[in-house]
Amino acid sequence: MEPKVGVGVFAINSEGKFLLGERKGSHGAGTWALPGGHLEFGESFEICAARELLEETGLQIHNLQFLTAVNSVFESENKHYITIFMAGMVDAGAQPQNLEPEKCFGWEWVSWDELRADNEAQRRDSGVARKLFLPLVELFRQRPTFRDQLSQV
Ligand code: 8DG
Ligand code: MG
Ligand code: MG
Repeated sequence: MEPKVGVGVFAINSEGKFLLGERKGSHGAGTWALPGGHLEFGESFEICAARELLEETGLQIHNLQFLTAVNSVFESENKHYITIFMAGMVDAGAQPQNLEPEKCFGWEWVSWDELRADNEAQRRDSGVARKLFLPLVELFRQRPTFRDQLSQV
């Protein structure tokens, strides 16, 4: 077994919010993740991010930029991913569709402060609104200053 590469996408709207969806049916079920998926052979990070976002939400994205990368070892599920985080802008007023309902309960717009609050609540184990997908937890742990990069998109 070798590590795989996953791409997670911050699809940011005109209010600075981005999409999160509750995972269903695969590893991390019940946790909230960014749109995203596996990097295919020969694909750039940008193409992968745009493709996965389109497949999962129907949304187009522009100004895609590389944000950061984290290492995620899912010990209980015997999986290991390198996650590439990308960020870009979606058009004002654009609304996501839940195009893979077998994999996701639905998409919500979430602010940075809400994401951070969810992560804090999870750390303290105090009644979590949204339990975050491991790569997002690792993002806070491994790249505490990524917020600054996100705000420059
Ligand atoms: P695909 O068959 O469409 O390529 O994949 P998918 O069904 O959309 O896979 P996924 O589980 O959504 O994403 C693929 C893997 O990418 C996932 O198993 C773990 C990894 N991954 C991360 N970080 C993130 C993230 O923030 N969001 C998503 N969706 N996947 C991520 O490591
Ligand atoms: Mg996918
Ligand atoms: Mg996916």
